[in-house]
Amino acid sequence: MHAWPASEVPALPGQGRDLRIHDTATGGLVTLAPGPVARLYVCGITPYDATHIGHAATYNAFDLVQRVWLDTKRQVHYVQNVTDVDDPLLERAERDGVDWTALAEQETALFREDMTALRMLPPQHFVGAVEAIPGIVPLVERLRDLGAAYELEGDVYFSVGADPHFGGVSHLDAAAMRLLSAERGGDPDRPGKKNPLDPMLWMAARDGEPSWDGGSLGRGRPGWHIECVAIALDHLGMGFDVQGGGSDLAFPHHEMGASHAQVLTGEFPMAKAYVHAGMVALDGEKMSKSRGNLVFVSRLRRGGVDPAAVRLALLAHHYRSDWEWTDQVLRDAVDRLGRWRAAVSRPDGPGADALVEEIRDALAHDLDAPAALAAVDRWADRQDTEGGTDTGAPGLVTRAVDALLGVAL
Ligand code: 5CA
Ligand code: ZN
Repeated sequence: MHAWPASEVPALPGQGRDLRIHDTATGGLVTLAPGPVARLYVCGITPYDATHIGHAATYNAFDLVQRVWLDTKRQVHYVQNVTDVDDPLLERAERDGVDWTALAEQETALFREDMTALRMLPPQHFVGAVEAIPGIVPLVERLRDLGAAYELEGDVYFSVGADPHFGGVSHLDAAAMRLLSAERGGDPDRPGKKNPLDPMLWMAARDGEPSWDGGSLGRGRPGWHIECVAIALDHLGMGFDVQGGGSDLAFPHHEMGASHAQVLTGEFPMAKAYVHAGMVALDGEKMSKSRGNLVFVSRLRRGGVDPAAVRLALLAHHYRSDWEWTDQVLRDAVDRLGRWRAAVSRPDGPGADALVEEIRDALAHDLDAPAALAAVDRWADRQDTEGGTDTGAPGLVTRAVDALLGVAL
């Protein structure tokens, strides 16, 4: 499917920095050294409701990853999926009495608008699960031929026991895995499975549900984890630089995906770093479509909130922390945007070369956006209190904030 339009990324003087980022699999910071083309896979939405602030915060983190790489003059090959067929989507369509394809299309269109408004750089490949089915089926068949998949009443399961590295992304113990598997789309209590954690690769057609030709697998639809593996391997290949998503994807989604890919290719690991963003809460609970405690990006926009302020509100929190959305968070961001705009609207100001380096240093160190904002705040304060004579400074600050933080002043 098509993605959304890219906003231009201004080139900055000087040298970008290599990104050090927290990798869930190794539990520490890793310095990534991508080739001339950095490869990024970010798990996309399940389009049964509108983009909320939690989604936007996660996509903001990976937009920063792209911007750091682009600043090093690398190209970025960015792939994102859309889980446009899955249980929650079908259940919501059924509940609301709407066609599931229409629901997915409508919410995906709104997501594109939100991403464009927030100046998130688009993926080169934005791929729906449905359009990926012809690539998924042969992978499931191969896993079965390798002895890593088995059939249960027509459904096909992956055997986690087939991957010697299983557990290497999340490092959770079996009890924690079982709990999270039940919470996050798995079926650990289904009788007949070899291991309760084994995830479904292919679900045999159910009455009243959509299904596709699965070749030797029979009619059905794909499991969730194999969807992202098929799309990532097709467009990026093994050993890509970053797989990203919110922290709720570390297990089971990224763990299982890594296992599928490792068994399929005999290579390890699928991604050089597994990067996870913290969860955004509202009223003390994780914002989630299933709970319904949501602040929608589109609703804020319709209410007249400048998307640049929404972006600044996201950037004010470190991507790895869990945080709470409040009206005050938004008010602070609106104030900051006003201060910054006033500061760059003058014909001159304090020199900003050092500021550009501070922003670069902050982002290169595990995407420390709050430190980057604090550096810009200090420049704006100096503009207020002392002013300056550098006529190039306001333009340089505008370009740096745009290029590195995705905020249009
Ligand atoms: N389609 C799958 C990924 S393949 C999926 O998880 N879709 S989603 O719509 O549920 O979530 C999209 C992204 O937003 C995921 O990376 C998820 O981890 C992230 N996300 C969901 N809720 C929150 C939240 N409250 N805070 C931060 N990120 C969130
Ligand atoms: Zn995914």
